[in-house]
Amino acid sequence: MARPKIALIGAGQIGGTLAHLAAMKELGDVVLFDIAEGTPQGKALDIAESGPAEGFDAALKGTNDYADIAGADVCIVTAGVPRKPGMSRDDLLGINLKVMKSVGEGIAKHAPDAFVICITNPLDAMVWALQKFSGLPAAKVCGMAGVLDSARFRHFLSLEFDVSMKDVTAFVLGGHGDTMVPLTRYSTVAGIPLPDLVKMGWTTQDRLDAIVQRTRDGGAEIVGLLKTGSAFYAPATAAIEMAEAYLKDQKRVLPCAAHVDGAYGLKGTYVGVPTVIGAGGIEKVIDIKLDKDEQAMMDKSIEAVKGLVEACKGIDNSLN
Ligand code: A3D
Repeated sequence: MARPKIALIGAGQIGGTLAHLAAMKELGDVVLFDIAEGTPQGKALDIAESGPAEGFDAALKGTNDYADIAGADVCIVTAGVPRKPGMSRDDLLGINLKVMKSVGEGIAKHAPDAFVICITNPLDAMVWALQKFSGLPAAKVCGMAGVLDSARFRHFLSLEFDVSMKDVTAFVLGGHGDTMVPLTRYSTVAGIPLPDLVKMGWTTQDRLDAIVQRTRDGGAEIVGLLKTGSAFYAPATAAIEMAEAYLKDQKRVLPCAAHVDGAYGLKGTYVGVPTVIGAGGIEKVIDIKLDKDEQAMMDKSIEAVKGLVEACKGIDNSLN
């Protein structure tokens, strides 16, 4: 049986890391696409040359021609621009929306059966636009944010409690922005919810609140340190976890920006929710019960996403 084909649209910092991870995990053959001439070709060759020492079997190809993504099983989209210090993700909307149009058309023409994972910011609005531009089924187009935001939350919690990150579970829902919703009640250490750990004296409510805020600011913290772009190792790892769940039909329960129609009282909105990812793409949106405060945070986040979607419609008439 032929190896799966993974197309990476955008061969920048995240794209290159995705290619390396996909090859090392032998998820399939990798095609790196970018408009910058030489970049995808150079990265593909460089990563291929790491194969003998690493011992992986995967073919890598760099290209500036959409025809080369033909028949891809998975497309991961990072094309566009990242933010610089002082910028919010929303500042990228105008420029990245145009990029989503060309990417959506390229995928629709050459890889209409792919599972598409968008990473380009502002995430929730870009994945919504990408689904519209590509016309692919909504269950096959999703955005990566919740896995990364939850991983950041898990990392900070593991430091606070001095326990293995493996034993910390966390759910961060809502839009991928300042209004994201880290759910402490549904986040645990080996099944013990965070509010119980506060009662047990493992941490204080103030310290937990500070960790929640650090999670919300997690992207900006890295941007502030790097100064030349945004995070790429953890974002790439998170998207690979989602791609693997699809390719291996793992039925993983992962938070991601999914098309929500019915759950959470939403009608066709893309926002971060818990999902099941398997061979059918987003096979299920899990409609968890939120308490009053959580629902208020979620509503605020959904409103922020809706505002960005309206801004997209204002820029591109075809989205109306
Ligand atoms: P960067 O290293 O600049 O790579 C972007 C690549 O896109 C560059 O190589 C460009 O040449 C290429 N590109 C630009 N326009 C097009 C086009 N029309 N078609 C194909 N390729 C194009 O950025 P990066 O890899 O660091 O980040 C990529 C995106 O991910 C940015 O929008 C970031 O804001 C976003 N990002 C999202 C998260 C989430 O958690 C959602 C995290 C980190 C970064």
